[in-house]
Amino acid sequence: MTKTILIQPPMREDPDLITSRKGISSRVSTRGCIKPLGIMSIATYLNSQNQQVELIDGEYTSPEQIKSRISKERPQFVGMSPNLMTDFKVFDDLAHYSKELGAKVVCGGAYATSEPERFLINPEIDYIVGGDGEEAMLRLVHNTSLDKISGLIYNGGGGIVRNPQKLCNLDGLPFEDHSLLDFEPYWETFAREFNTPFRRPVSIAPYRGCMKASLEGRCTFCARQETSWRGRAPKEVWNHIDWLNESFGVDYILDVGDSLVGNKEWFKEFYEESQRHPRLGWRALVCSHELDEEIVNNLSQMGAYEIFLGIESGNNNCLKLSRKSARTSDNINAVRLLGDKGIKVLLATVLGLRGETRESVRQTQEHIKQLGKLAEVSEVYCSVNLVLPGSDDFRKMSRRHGMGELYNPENPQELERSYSLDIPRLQKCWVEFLRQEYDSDLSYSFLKEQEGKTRVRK
Ligand code: B12
Ligand code: SF4
Repeated sequence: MTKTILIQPPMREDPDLITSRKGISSRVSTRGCIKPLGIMSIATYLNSQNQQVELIDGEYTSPEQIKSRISKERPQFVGMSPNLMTDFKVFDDLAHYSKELGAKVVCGGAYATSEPERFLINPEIDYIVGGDGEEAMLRLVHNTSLDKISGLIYNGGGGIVRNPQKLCNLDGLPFEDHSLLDFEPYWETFAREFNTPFRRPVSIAPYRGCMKASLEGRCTFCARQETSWRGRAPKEVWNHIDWLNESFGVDYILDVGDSLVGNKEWFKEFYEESQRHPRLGWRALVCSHELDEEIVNNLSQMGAYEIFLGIESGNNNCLKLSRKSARTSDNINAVRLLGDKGIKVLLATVLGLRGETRESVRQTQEHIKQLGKLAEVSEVYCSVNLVLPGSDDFRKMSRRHGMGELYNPENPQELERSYSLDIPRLQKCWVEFLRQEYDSDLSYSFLKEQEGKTRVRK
């Protein structure tokens, strides 16, 4: 039988990053509190098809321990899910080690899907899976001819081959099997980081995709590649939640989707079904323009404890240029409705959107103060635009003549080629782009200073 090891590689510890343990570890980042659902879903699916799979979260397993598991198990496939903040030294080492022991190395997830060429430059990476990983991984372990594996991207001798992606049918897919990883370390981190009445959180993905992106296109700073929306049958989701509650005592649901209420019909059914099941606490992300009184009532009756709103800016021109659907008036309306129901809000903002100036940064800070009068704001998270590879912002900047050189004079091709990006340098390059393209009066040091001043954690 083919053996597979799926790994969430560890993140790097830059104290300035949202995800850093040593730095501003924040409630926005649920780092260490939730299990890696993507590779867990693939492992569950492979197990259901009688394949042997091990799941490793680099958050709680050291690189040495991961290597000793690879050396003990000698898998035919090692799958990894790198992201922008991955510790790429460890990632490269794991790819090299796996390869030396004869495994094929496969990468998937949002970053590899949006920028597969960056990863395939490394000869130790055999395949990238774009989009859903379950079926593609199964076909790989079944040794299916490469051209018949949907979503597979690989070096085909004459250049990079990209097989068309096929979205899997969520209704035919088992729910992630949380018994594959022990809950305890995640719950300990949650108890330390979050001041809530809950102790046993679990993440779920009741749907995939973003409704806003499918209806109106992506926001320009977003790197999500999937522009469709797929929901699981609400009854099945609630049966899964019941199972999590009965089997593990789970008391808090962290929805990892991009807007729980984006599909109004689906959400109505989801809410109605919730009323037939035990009530647990909830945290979910929603877009403010999608909220109205009825939806907020439903969220409240479903047990919503905290709602995460990506408000991004207090300046409508920046919101418009960044293709956000919500405006500042939507944020005010949403926060007021949530506040009236006693639901806490967590506000996320981005500094350095298209059209940003010193004045629009000030307006964002004023907007946050205004919203703070309408509801209990548990946290304001603020980050300078990361200019995510795969986003329209990144594309627009890197296509501009001369930007590669501006990014790193010693290595003009770095911006185009490496998967291990120097984030502050990327952000500096973006600020320069804003100055040239939008006549902005910003500087990088000003934005970093305002980033720190804008963040609030209670
Ligand atoms: C939860 C989450 C996190 C958690 C992860 C903790 C954890 N243990 O899961 C935390 C808070 C740490 C986090 C941090 C960050 N995140 Co995040 N995160 C998410 C989120 C909300 C959910 C991910 C998820 O579980 N999805 C559900 C599962 C089922 O889907 P999936 O992960 O996509 O997996 C499927 C496929 O991608 C694929 N797949 C995934 N891995 C692999 C591996 C292999 C081998 C294969 C074959 C296939 C495969 O198969 C899976 C099943 O079909 C997504 C948005 C979203 N809704 O997806 C953003 C998202 C992935 N994050 C994003 C970003 C930008 C970040 C940060 C850079 C943010 C920051 N400012 O620092 C950091 C970087 C983290 C890192 N690893 O370095 C972006 C990624 C964009 C990009 N192109 O890189 C997303 C898409 C949000 C967005 N809209 O832009 N994140
Ligand atoms: S930023 Fe959020 S709302 Fe905008 S397209 Fe991306 S996932 Fe959708």
